[in-house]
Amino acid sequence: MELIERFFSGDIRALSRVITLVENRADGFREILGQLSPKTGKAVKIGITGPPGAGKSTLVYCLASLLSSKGQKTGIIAVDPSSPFTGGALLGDRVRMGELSGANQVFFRSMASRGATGGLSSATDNVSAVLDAFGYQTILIETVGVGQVELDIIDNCDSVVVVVVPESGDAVQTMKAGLLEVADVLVVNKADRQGADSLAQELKHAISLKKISEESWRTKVMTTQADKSIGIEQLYELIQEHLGFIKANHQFDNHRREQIKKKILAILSHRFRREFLERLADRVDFEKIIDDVYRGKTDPYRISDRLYETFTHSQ
Ligand SMILES: Nc1nc2c(ncn2[C@@H]2O[C@H](COP(=O)(O)OP(=O)(O)OP(=O)(O)O)[C@@H](O)[C@H]2O)c(=O)[nH]1
Ligand SMILES: [Mg+2]
Repeated sequence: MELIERFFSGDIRALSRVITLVENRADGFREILGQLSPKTGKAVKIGITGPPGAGKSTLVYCLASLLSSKGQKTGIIAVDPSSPFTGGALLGDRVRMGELSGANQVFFRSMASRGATGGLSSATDNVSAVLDAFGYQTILIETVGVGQVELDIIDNCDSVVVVVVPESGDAVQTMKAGLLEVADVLVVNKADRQGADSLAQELKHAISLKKISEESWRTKVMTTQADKSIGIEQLYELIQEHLGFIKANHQFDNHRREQIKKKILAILSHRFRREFLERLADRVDFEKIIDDVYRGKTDPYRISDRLYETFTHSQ
């Protein structure tokens, strides 16, 4: 049977194969994504982010268990587990997720930044589209920290859970890290540790002072103890509340439409950039140019103007 046929018949091995093809941007991956595209758009994407070791994977595991107990098929994407912070946890994640996927309808996939030639954010989005087309109803995406790549990934989610712990500092630290800005639900995990409640209070206070319009969602704060599965049902409810809120005032659709535009622009600019650089490499003697700049005959801006003119006016 054709790979795509097997995929649509619900064959998990075909799913893994398609994800690998898409992740590696192997020959034909665009056509495959094109075939899956009409089946996408149904899954809800939930981002879980926060500092290293905050308990993101533990929460993801708990949420996935809860969702599958509710009969929801759940896909999990753990982004960049090759980072020095997360490397150690990966094996543990695999074991945990392995137990879950054996017993229930959960699919776990980790994505490494190495090899993601088109960008990690784009690769994550494509893998998420594949899971969506396969029929996963909720996709949980775990990323560590908030660099630009992580922000792009998180921005692509419908709802974002930020996980902090007392060890990650006070409310000011959390705000400085930009974590408040991206959070729809802010979870103070490791509620068993000292300082968790006061951190949650501080964060609630900081959020209550934020001036936001009436149509905007105000970030909710809660505590969990993920390793004991405490607070998971409430977390689920808050995520649902947020989704309900943004659906009711069309922010859900508008946000998704914006993401489509961003995606098209990203594909285009990636292509323009690649083609432009290929043409440059073919026709320009860079050693000579570098020499000219090095010797002060010209400067990087002037030379760039000239190259730009040459290559945008000639085909
Ligand atoms: N005391 C305590 N420990 C917890 C709690 N939740 C998780 N942990 C522990 O914290 C450690 C890190 O948990 P992970 O879920 O791997 O954290 P993470 O944020 O995914 O970590 P990275 O992916 O490496 O950034 C593990 O040893 C967990 O068992 C909690 O509520 N209380
Ligand atoms: Mg983790």
